[in-house]
Amino acid sequence: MENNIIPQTNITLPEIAELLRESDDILLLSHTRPDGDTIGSGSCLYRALREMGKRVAYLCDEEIPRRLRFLCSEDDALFITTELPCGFTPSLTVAVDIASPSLLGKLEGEYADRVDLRIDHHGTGELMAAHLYVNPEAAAVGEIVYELCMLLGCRDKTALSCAYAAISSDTGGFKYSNVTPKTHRIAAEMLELGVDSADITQKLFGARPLSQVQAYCAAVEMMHFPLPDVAVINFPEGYRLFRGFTEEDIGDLSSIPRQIEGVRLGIVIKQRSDEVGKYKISMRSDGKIDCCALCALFGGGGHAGASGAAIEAETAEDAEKAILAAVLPEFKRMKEELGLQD
Ligand SMILES: [Mn+2]
Repeated sequence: MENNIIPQTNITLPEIAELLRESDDILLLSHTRPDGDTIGSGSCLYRALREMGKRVAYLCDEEIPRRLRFLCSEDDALFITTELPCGFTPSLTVAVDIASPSLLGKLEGEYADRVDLRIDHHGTGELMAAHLYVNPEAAAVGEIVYELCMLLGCRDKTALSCAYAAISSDTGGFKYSNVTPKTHRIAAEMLELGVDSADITQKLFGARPLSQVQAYCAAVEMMHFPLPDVAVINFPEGYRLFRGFTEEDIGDLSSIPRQIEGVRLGIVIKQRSDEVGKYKISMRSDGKIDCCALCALFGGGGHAGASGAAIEAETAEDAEKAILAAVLPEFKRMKEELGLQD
């Protein structure tokens, strides 16, 4: 969090509520490779604004993963699209959970300079907007949109369920170090307002397609340990195609290394099939080892406990070598500084 400029929040939540009340034809944007927080928070806002009688469009540059579609469907149709519905001219564009312009994916060219309001919890990131609301204390943007719902008078159970899913998703089911007393207070209030936590938890973390579990097993098999407390999964794209796994099947591997006893840092490396020679890095820790600072070595960022970056390399092996060469010395230095024993 220290390595990048923290964007100055320049608007309060009541002011955002006022801005939304005054606006119509609102465009919501979610980030590429959408996760539960960006989709849950955006869908919560979408539903709250629709309830207020607003015209709303909602864009994400790619297909919504199957397990998240329950958040953004209405009458069996998805309300998130990849292109603006014809005739819709936004008067207010809101970026949800988007730290950097590149996270707009294919929408970057058209929208990077057109965001009016950025609602986010990433202390790093440089997506600019006239109105910035960035709260790194929030475990998920879901917490922020919940507070907005309260200010807007929205008590719609479905909208609140989306915000609950956003929080549950970004906290790994309320398990990660980003969870605060406030996270639980908000969750408790949501349950009091009728949110069905067991149902959402089952949809987010419950039954999965067999191919996804098989991909998970393959990832566990290929995990290795450059240091006793550092676990690496380097998942080759060729192997993914050979096994017939979808991108969604391998979408959720980053949580695996941290489940191994003694692992302080987990690194997952994946190829990007749409960009040859580019490798995506995900890092996870319990929040003591600062993944954000480690990912900043490659121009990435995120949170202390969960961050991402990308590098270019000839092969997956080269990518891993380059990553470890930069990360391991810094990891050792952090451990020393924290007084952590081997
Ligand atoms: Mn988030």
